[in-house]
Amino acid sequence: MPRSPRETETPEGSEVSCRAEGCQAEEVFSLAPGAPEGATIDPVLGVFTWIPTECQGPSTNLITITVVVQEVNEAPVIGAVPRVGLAAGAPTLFNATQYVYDPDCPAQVLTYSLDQGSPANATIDPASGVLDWVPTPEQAAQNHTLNLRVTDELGASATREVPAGPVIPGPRIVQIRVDGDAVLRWLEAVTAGQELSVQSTSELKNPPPATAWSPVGSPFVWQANPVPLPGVLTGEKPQAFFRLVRSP
Ligand SMILES: [Ca+2]
Repeated sequence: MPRSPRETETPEGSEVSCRAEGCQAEEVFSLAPGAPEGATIDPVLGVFTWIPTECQGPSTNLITITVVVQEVNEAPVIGAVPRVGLAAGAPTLFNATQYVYDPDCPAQVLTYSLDQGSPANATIDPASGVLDWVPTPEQAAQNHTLNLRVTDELGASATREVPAGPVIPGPRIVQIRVDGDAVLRWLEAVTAGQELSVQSTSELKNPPPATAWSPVGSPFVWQANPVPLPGVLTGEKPQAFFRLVRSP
């Protein structure tokens, strides 16, 4: 659709036709009051058509087209969720809001739930996304799957299997050496052959939203060597925070 007035000339009896450019399925076109008799526009395609009659010329006509953009709902998005550690008799720390967002603008209110197949004594607060689960000693010694579901205000939902199991000491960053870009070192506490990925963010909030973390490079298997982090630190981004994420 031309974003500014456009002039065109046509003799009486000849068809005037133009088509909106770049129109989307969620747009509805209509002619504002005052359009000349016989002028029409396709509400979906935005094709304007008019054959001026003998009595309509000569004349100059300013034709206003109204475009109503309708909302198209998109389902919530659940990002990658690290494995949830379990300890017998202790509340399991997990807040689903850290990994979820609604891509619509404005974002809709999301509701959290657990699908069948989740541990029977686990629940999740539908509003806050906070998990309520105190595993028994038997549960804390085993691996489980939390079947997380997130639903928006219009009923669109997303699901993700969240792994949970005994607490395993994770990788721990012990040094980041800045040498042009950055080089990362960490202590062990990682099972041999464990796949890791590095993520970074330029702003550290408490807790940082899941969408603030960006992957750095590709996942890799820990080999006890320092890992270069190319392109993370630049003149525009002189500060960065890093975290190691262990693959489930
Ligand atoms: Ca939505």
